[in-house]
Amino acid sequence: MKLAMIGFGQAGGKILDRFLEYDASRGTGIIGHSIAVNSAKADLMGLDYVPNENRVLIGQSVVKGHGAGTEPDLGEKCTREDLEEIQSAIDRMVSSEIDAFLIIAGLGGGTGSGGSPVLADHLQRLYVEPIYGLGILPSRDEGGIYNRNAARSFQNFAESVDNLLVFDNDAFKTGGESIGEGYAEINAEIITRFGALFSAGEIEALGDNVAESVVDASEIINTLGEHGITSVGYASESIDPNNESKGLLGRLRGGNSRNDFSTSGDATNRITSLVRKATLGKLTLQAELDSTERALLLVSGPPDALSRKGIDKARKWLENQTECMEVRAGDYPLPNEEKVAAIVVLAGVTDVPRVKDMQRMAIEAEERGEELRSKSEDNLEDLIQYGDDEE
Ligand SMILES: Nc1nc2c(ncn2[C@@H]2O[C@H](COP(=O)(O)OP(=O)(O)OP(=O)(O)O)[C@@H](O)[C@H]2O)c(=O)[nH]1
Ligand SMILES: [Mg+2]
Repeated sequence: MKLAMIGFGQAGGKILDRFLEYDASRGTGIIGHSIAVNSAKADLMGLDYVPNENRVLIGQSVVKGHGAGTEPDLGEKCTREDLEEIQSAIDRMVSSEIDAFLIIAGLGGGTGSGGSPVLADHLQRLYVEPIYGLGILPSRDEGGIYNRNAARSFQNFAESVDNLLVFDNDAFKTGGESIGEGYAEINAEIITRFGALFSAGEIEALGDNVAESVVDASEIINTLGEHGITSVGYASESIDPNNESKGLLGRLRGGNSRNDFSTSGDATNRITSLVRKATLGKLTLQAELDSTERALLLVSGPPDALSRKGIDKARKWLENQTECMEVRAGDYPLPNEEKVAAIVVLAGVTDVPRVKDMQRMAIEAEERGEELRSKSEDNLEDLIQYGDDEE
């Protein structure tokens, strides 16, 4: 599927940059156009792949190029002020080629958090293509302010987009390293999952290798629907090209030909096992499976590994797990790939503990803020009074 990607704020810009790198190195053609929007000049300058003319600095009269300092109201103000500026960068897109828009933002800060919902509303008024969000939730460790910002933005963003795809930093925290290194690893996880999902819908990249059951952009669009939250599961397994014919046929022939193993039960079992791992393992947003409204299952890998039977079995299993009848499935052949991957899209999930948790942290942060404000006012009063007495 071909997307117009908009990276909003620092996290959004960095993730967009990684998407562009992925797209360029694999020739997938999922990005029809890309722009980075930020109120911080330095963040925009730090990007590698976003073309210079597509970097939009907003809110100069408000924050003078220094960012919104974790204050979503400021991010919102900067965005409203410069919507025209953003719009003219978007106008340069060849929109007839684009299947959908994707606005990417970290929801815990100021610029992306406050600005993304405003931009999504604006785009909804102008375009018939679906407007999606990729919202990054802060980790719990980031604390009350970030979680409060994210809780608010999550609500606004989800209401303004056709679907909010969510990635929870908290679920993918890596131990020990510097923040920068940690984010680099997390961003790689984001690209693995969402890059695979969007490239599956990009049929052009397939060339002659037309999939048995092609998942095109409209399958993805129908799965995502027109409202809701989406979580994505992923699992992959490397195939050793010299040692892949472990099935009976392969062993009898002693062969190492790729053509052998899809005829064995191996390919089927590999797929059902990968789909179980993808669904029951770590999701981009932990959600109760039976609260899923629609699901999409994609299996990619070398053509011979894509067992139709395996995909059918896995789809039935997923139907049972999610208790929903709208489960689409398809394969995506990648001739030179040395791994098989399963991507499970759970759209319209409603039972999401992390969101409740974030809302609780937001309320606590608000209450604590109130308490501190009134306390410091009292203290200041005391200080001034005391000063008066001294005179
Ligand atoms: N996955 C991921 N998350 C990030 C990254 N950088 C920041 N974040 C997350 O995004 C949140 C928002 O941070 P930024 O993107 O820097 O905020 P911003 O939109 O630039 O807003 P201001 O800096 O306040 O103007 C943070 O709280 C983190 O949770 C990144 O590289 N990867
Ligand atoms: Mg920033």
